[in-house]
Amino acid sequence: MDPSAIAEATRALATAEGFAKVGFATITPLERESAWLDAWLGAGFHAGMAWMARSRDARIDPASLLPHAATVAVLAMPYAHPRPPDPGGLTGQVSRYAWGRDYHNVVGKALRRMQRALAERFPGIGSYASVDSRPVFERAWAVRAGLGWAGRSSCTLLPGHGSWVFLATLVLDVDLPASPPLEADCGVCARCLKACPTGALVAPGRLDARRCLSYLTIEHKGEIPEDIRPVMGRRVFGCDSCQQSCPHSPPPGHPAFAPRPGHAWLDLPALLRVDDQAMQRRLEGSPLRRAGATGLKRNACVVLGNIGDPAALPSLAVAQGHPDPVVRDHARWAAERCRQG
Ligand code: B12
Ligand code: SF4
Ligand code: SF4
Repeated sequence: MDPSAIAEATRALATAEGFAKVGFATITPLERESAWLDAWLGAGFHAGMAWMARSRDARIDPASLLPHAATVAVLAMPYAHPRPPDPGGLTGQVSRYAWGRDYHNVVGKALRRMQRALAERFPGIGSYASVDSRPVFERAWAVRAGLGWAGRSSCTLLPGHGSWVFLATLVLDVDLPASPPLEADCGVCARCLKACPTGALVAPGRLDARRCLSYLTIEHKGEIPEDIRPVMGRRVFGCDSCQQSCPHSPPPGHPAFAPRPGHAWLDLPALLRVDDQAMQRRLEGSPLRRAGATGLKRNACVVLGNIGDPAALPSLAVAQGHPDPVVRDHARWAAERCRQG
């Protein structure tokens, strides 16, 4: 098989699928990056994401995922779209990555189509596709493949796109010419470190998920710590503050990630009143589903408590009858704040 023909075909297929950039990294040990991952896990920065610790070995060694793995092709799909105007009132802000279709589906399908096309054109080629949920250290490979640089926000930044890209990888069992490293970094900027509302960015590139609103509002099950609730402001799902503060602004992203009506700002009373199963059905194909109905309702209570408008009391009363004690507790906390005005 001709390595340059495979690299060229991969690039062409990726462009046709809407990826903005592709790079190739030769598989060699991720020594420095695995030390960072170990330090992160050792400090407990993964919070309740026990799967991050369980998958540590596979994460630092793609060779364990595919026999004869030789190259990691890294692809970036832009997702930014302009934020729809704030409707105000009893609404909560959703993180930009979750306004449109779920990237796991959109990018996952694109990767599968690429795998099929490569296998047809180069019979015998082996590949392993990943987007987010598989044990691949995506940001580390993105930097190695010359796509971008590791920002102080811990995100990977691409020239011309900033951090507003999803990353995906295709581990391949063929040796492709490695892309040159990118000579770029954050320079003297440290805006994201100052912009983080909770101090979750404890040092450049080091994020403590226990304090990160993205983790707490999406991945975390159970109570949101009381000292963090007021700082959530109107963030009902995810947080963009570190990325928003970044001077590297993006062009419009893939159309699949344009905001669905009502998904950039959620109507919180409506969210508290809808039945859990009906809510999950309505959120089919949206990243918002990840928090689960109880997680979203818990977050909605916190945001209503932060808005502090007594007009929220009837929907908070409904939430106080929810079967999940976490939703009930957060609804009581919020109602108390609304009564205080
Ligand atoms: C766990 C996880 C989370 C956790 C923890 C995030 C984190 N920073 O570790 C939580 C839930 C908080 C999270 C949030 C978000 N996530 Co997330 N997440 C992941 C996941 C599954 C693993 C990340 C990981 O390995 N963390 C371990 C730490 C050690 O790794 P890291 O932060 O990536 O490490 C890099 C830098 O921080 C730096 N570094 C780390 N330690 C050190 C130490 C020193 C001394 C130095 C100098 C540098 C340094 O180097 C590493 C390589 O670049 C990846 C998918 C994947 N399979 O990789 C997606 C991923 C990282 N997430 C992604 C996204 C989009 C988000 C959010 C924007 C979503 C949102 N708005 O709510 C936020 C961004 C928050 C942020 N500032 O990181 C994208 C990132 C795209 C990008 N351009 O970087 C990924 C790649 C998913 C994807 N396939 O697109 N995420
Ligand atoms: S996502 Fe929000 S809370 Fe998390 S590190 Fe970025 S600014 Fe801080
Ligand atoms: S805000 Fe500044 S320091 Fe943070 S990631 Fe962007 S360029 Fe880097």
